[in-house]
Amino acid sequence: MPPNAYAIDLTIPEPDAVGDPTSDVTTRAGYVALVGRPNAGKSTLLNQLVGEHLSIVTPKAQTTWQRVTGLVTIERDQLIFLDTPGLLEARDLLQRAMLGAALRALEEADVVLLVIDATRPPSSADAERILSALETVRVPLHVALNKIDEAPETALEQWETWVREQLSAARIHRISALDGGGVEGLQNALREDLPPGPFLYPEDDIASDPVRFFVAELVRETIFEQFHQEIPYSVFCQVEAFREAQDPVYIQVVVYVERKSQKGMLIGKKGAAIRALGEASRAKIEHFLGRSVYLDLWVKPLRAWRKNRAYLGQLGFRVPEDDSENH
Ligand SMILES: Nc1nc2c(ncn2[C@@H]2O[C@H](COP(=O)(O)OP(=O)(O)OP(=O)(O)O)[C@@H](O)[C@H]2O)c(=O)[nH]1
Ligand SMILES: [Mg+2]
Repeated sequence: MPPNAYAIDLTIPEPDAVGDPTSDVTTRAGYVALVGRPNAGKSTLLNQLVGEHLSIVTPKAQTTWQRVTGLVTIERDQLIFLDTPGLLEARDLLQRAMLGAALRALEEADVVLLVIDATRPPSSADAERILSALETVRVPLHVALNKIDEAPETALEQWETWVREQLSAARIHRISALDGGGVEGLQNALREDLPPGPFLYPEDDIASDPVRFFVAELVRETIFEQFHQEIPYSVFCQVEAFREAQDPVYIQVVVYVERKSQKGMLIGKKGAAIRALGEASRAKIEHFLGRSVYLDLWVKPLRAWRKNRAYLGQLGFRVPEDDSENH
C-alpha cells in the first residue's frame, strides 16, 4: 500500500531507552557474573550466549586471566555478562589478581551465575572455593550444571543435591555450553532476574573491551594450544602497534616470557615455533577483524613478571592491595 497522508500511524515506536531514564518503556538491564572453578566452561558459555568467540577457550585450566564482557540485548532486556577467571587457590601475584577480578565481578553483579563442570562429582576443594566466594552474595543466584553432553547422571544428581543443601536459594539449570543445549532456557531465567533500568550499552553492541585486548588474547589462546607445561602460564601478550589505516592491517604483538630460556622455546628451531604461532594467530585475528593482517610477533623477557606487582600493573592487572605478599 502506498503511504497515505491521511493514514493514522498505529505502529508502536521503537523504544530508545539507551541512557534515557525518562523513557516510559520498561527496560531491564544488569550485570550477570559468570563464576566458577577453573575449566568449568565459563568462557565457552559466554561465547555461546553472545554468539561470538569473544573469550578465549582451551582445554587447559586457568585460561581466562581477566574479566571479559559480553553483551546480549533481547527485546526489552540487556544482559551484561562478565566472564571471569576461575575461583582458584591463589599462590602467586598473578593468581591473586585473577581471583580478585572474579571477586570484584561478584560484587558488581545484579545476578550471579555459578558454572559447574558436572562431568565429575563435587570435591572438597570445589566446595571450599565456591562457598567462600559466594559467601557475601545477596543477589539472585543461578547454577548452571555444565557439560551435560558428557556428564554422567550420577554426577549431575550429586551436584544437584549439593547445590540444594549448600546454596538453597539458587535456581539450577542443566546445560551444555558447547552445543548450546539448555542455554536459551537459562538465558530466559536470567532475564527474569534483571533489575528494571535503562540499557547501559547500545543495543547492537556485543563487546565493550578494546579490539587490542581481543587480538592479544587470540595470540595467547594459540600459545595455550601450541605449547605445553609451563609455557602457556609464563606468557602474556600485549598489542604494541595497531595500524588499521593500512592494508593489510599492521599489528605488532609483544609476547612477554618469564625467563630468557623460554624465549628460545617460543622461537623454536630456525624460528619454526614462532612461525607456526604467527600463522595460526593471524588466521584467528583475520577472522575476528574481517580484514587481512600482517602480524609481527616479538618475544621479550620480563623477568618473573607473574610475581612482580609493578610488571603486573604495566600489563593491565590489578593485584588486591590489602593482600600480603607472603600470603
Ligand atoms: N563436553 C563439553 N565440554 C565443554 C563444555 N563447555 C566447555 N567445555 C570444554 O571445557 C574446557 C574448558 O572450557 P573453558 O570455557 O575454557 O572453561 P573456563 O571455565 O572458562 O576455564 P578458565 O578460564 O580456565 O577458568 C574446554 O575444553 C571446553 O571446550 C560442554 O558443555 N561440554
Ligand atoms: Mg575462561
